[in-house]
Amino acid sequence: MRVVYTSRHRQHDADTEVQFGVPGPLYEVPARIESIRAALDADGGFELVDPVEHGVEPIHAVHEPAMVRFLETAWSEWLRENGAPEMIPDTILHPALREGMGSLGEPRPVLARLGYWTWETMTPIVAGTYEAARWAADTALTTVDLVLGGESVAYGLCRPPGHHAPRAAFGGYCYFNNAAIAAEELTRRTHEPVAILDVDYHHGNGTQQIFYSRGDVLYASLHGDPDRAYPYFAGFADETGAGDGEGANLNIPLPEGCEDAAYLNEIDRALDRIAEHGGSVIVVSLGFDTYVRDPICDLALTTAAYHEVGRRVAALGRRLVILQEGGYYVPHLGENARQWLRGVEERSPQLSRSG
Ligand code: Q9C
Ligand code: ZN
Repeated sequence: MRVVYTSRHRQHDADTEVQFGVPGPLYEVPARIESIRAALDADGGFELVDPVEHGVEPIHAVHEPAMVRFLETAWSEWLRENGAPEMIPDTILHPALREGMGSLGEPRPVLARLGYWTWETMTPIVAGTYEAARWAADTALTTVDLVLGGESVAYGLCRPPGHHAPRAAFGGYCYFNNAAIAAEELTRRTHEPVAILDVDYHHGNGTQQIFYSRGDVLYASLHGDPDRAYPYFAGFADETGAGDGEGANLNIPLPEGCEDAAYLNEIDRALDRIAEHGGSVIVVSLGFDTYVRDPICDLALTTAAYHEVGRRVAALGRRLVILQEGGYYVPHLGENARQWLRGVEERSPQLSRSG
């Protein structure tokens, strides 16, 4: 299997996020992707390829250009107006603040613009953030190129991840929505419907928002119930799409502590829905924060489950554009990814440790 990877992701390297009101170490670190790369190298069955630049146009096809421009210029403005080591907002535009007063254009001070384009305090901008986020989108687009070029499956080691970013905001460790950019590119180039399967622990609120009123792009997600889990404000089972998109959104919220057997039953529900949707390519938003040892999540999947999920997804017989999202237990991240991909290829699990 070809794996799209660039070391440029390391340029996005912040130290601090504010979680539960407390500044602490950021979980979304460069070592995550390096752990996966090392495990795939050691396996011997994977070939790393560099991403190719695709320009900003496929990003503008999904995201508000003014937000893209903000991310491009934010750090240099921050250095001029401020000087703190990373950009974290202290003022965020809550819709109720201007209720009944009409909408507000983008403000001028860089700190105000930051609170205009994000909704939370866990997604800092540092010097290399924009560059790395552009390469993550290029990684996703190059993965699409490989699959449209004839590969039955390809894997993009996107970092930073993407699925929390809606059309006109960023957050949840995400800046550009790599999976949405890939899905949009697929619909434009194939003129076919596309399905997105999101198995990250968190609901992909950004991906859901981008395609919510489109019937040609199915979004199906299994995730921690937003009744207790980030991003809290989307991911409920009764969100089924709007307008032309009615019925093309499937949310499967999961209980705390959900284990392999129950999870696999729910995966089958998502796969049944995807099988009913047209098109020959599936985009997978692949996260390993469902793992039993993940430090910020509360499901209980083992490494063995990842092999089986990969196997079942591939058994649909569609081509797969697999893109990396979350997963924060760095010591086992590479092994979990390796097993998922071995499952896709119907290679034996080779389990070396139990989850
Ligand atoms: N207090 C991805 O997995 N932290 N993003 C939530 C709640 C932010 C996760 C903690 C989680 C973002 C791609
Ligand atoms: Zn996640």
